[in-house]
Amino acid sequence: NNISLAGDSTSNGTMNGTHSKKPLLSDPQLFEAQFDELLTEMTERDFTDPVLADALRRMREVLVYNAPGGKRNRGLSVIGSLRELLPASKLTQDTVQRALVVGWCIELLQAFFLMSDDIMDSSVTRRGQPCWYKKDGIGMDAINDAFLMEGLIYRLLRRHCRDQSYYVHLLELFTETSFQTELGQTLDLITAPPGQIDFNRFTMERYKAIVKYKTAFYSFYLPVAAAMYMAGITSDEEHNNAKYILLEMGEFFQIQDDYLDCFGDPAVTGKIGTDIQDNKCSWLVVTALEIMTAEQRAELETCYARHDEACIEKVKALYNTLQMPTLYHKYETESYQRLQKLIARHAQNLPHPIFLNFADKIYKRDK
Ligand code: GPP
Ligand code: MG
Ligand code: MG
Ligand code: MG
Repeated sequence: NNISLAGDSTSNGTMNGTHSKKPLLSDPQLFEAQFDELLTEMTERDFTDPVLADALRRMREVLVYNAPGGKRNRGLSVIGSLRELLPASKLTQDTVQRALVVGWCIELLQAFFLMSDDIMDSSVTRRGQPCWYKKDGIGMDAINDAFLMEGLIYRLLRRHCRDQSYYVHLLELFTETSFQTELGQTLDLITAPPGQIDFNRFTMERYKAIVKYKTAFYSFYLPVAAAMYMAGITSDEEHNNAKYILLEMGEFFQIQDDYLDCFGDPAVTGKIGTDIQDNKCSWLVVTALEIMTAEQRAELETCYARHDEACIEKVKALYNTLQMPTLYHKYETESYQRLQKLIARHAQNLPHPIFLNFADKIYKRDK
């Protein structure tokens, strides 16, 4: 693999464009190229026993359908953060490549979660195509396909990072983060039993716990923490500073996800919302409950958590009456300002662009 890498000292590429000469390939291009390399590696070189050929072909199909196609913010932020943390002289071609691989490990974790989450949420589309389990002939076999995606994470880490001093840190980070996410998914699911409405469960306190665990750790802390370990930063204090900011960003990101579930355009988000019929403890329902009248609450009880289209429309109409889009946009602006302050106060000696770049990618998003 002799493509020239951005940040490779011989190509004079830099992370921040302070040199006039541009890197030959951007990080998104490098990341893309790394996926093709991983496909070959994992389906042709890792296992070579000919009796596995059909299984490996299936795994390749699962990978191609489920791993690319997202926004890749998580995966790309490993290399993005590492470029901020290491001087250009230390960003050798090997180091950059390992960061791309670790980035793909996060995208694989995401694929593992989303394939499973879509089954649990009875979703229909994802990233503008049918959910994997919805495809003809796939169904519940998608559960095993999701396990394969998770398994690949640890094979890749072993193949690419086993000799690095941060290897055990990365292993613990991935296993710990997976478990936190699974606990968050547990809270999400048990707070939303199908068809059983109990609005007393839907408190802002419960909401914050769900989103911190199901989304914020893996989507925000994980990629930055991985880059920090790769840069040799292991102190609890620095990790806690980063976590403080990133979990706040993660909370806001899930609030956006909840808003887009109802008010986003599926042609843009790539997914059709299911939160109302799934009885989810969404930011919209929690916030709406705080401001609605007793009559409106009684009406919501007749139409939340139901699958028929008329009921779903009634809930959306109520959200509109309560001006939820306006409230959301106000919340978005406030949240952005709060985050800027948090970064100024808590980033300390961590480079602020790590957080600012991430923030700029998520605020005002519509997908
Ligand atoms: C997002 O919830 C949270 C996840 C995708 C984590 C799932 C965790 C597992 C352990 C399976 P969501 O259901 O709102 O996401 P989306 O809107 O993308 O379906
Ligand atoms: Mg879902
Ligand atoms: Mg879900
Ligand atoms: Mg959602």
